[in-house]
Amino acid sequence: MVGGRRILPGCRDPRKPGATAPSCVYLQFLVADNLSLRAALRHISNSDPIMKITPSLLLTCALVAACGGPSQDDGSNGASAATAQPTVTIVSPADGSFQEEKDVEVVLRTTVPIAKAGDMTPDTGHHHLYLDADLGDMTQPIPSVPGSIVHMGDGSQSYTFENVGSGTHRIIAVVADGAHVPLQPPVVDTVEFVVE
Ligand SMILES: [Cu+2]
Repeated sequence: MVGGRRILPGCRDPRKPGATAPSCVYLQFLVADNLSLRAALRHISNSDPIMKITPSLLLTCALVAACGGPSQDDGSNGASAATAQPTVTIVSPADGSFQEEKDVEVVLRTTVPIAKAGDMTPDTGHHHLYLDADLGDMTQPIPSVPGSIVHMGDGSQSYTFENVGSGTHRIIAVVADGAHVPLQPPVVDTVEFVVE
């Protein structure tokens, strides 16, 4: 990496997804010139105005780089994909959308392998939907409330709420295990939409 500006893992400007923080670029430059990380930090903290402006940002970048944090831009790193947190996404209705139909079809997508209710295979689960209902104790089994809290225990990935009233609504999707206890850490997604 001599002379290079290789993007160090974790060196991303949180204010600009995809952009490299200026202080990170500077750190990369110093490291590329074969200064040790500690020497680079000492040098920057003593003399560089960038460090005085964004010390926490630089320190975060330096620590992540030193610890070999997961890369966000290197698609060849299979390990980071394997350890990624499971996610669920409410594909439809889209967040902030307006629905003409009273029957609202909810379409879900998740990285969690779906199993039917009762199947206790580790790291699998089934979908649950909260329509205008708040999440309860996430360590306890999810209750069933007709028209409000729905279990998709058959392993399906879509569900239609019928005759939803006009106005603003919120749907929360939660993936829970075979005993209906939410996975930990929670695998959730939320959208709000308007029925016209
Ligand atoms: Cu359930």
